Amino acid sequence: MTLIKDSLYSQPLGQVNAFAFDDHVANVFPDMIQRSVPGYQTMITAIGLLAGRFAKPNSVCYDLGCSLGAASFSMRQNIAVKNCHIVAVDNSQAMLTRFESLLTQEKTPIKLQCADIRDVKIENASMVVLNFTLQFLPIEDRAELLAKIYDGLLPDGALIISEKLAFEDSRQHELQIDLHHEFKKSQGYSDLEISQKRTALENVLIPETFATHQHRLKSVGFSSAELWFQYFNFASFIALK
Ligand code: GEK
Repeated sequence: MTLIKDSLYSQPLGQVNAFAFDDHVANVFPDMIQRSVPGYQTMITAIGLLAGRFAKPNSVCYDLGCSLGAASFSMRQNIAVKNCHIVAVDNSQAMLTRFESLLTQEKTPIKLQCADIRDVKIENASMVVLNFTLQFLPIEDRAELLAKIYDGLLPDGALIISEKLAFEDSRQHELQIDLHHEFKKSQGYSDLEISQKRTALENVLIPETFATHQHRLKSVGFSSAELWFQYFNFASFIALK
């Protein structure tokens, strides 16, 4: 895949529209996410390792909010068990069209579904991945989705969630945001790009604290939810049924 450089916010925009996963974003997505999310590649690699451990024969692994399929491909590389398939869901057709063009069918099939993850049935799941997707749902819809995932997971199943985090303490919160912006600058984004993207994501990406996530996961039934990775205000956690 050729990496097209993300320059969507490089020119001054009279009006910054709310961020959407449209054709323009899908076109530059691999470059955008790698230069915007600290530790992205590490998390993708680890999702593969986790699939190697949690994927069970005769079960399904879900990648919810799959974009171009980085997590699905990483899972597939590590799934050695028989009769297991991956269901990859996104409600952006622009993303799925590109994902489909990268897809070759191998031993562990990947089935694409264009749907809202709130409407998707989760059944017979050994592993579910929400890699930077939950943060785009309205807060009031998050518990219901997580409860549905909990119900669809097999007894030893795991849910992997990666999210941008907020922090209780305002100084810590501002510090982490600042550090993230420094990270983006180090990746070649200008102050203008950083500030216009921030405006576009306002009210679209709604981060919560890890404590809030952990509490909600336990309240829908998960027996344990712990951080396994954090780089500034980006983190990934494992919730066990
Ligand atoms: C990766 N997981 O590379 N239903 C379905 N899809 C949705 C919904 C929804 N309600 N809301 C958002 N999406 C990927 C990266 S990107 C993260 C995930 C980011 C989809 C949206 O269309 C987009 O493709 C994805 O979730 C979020 O591992 O851009 O920060």
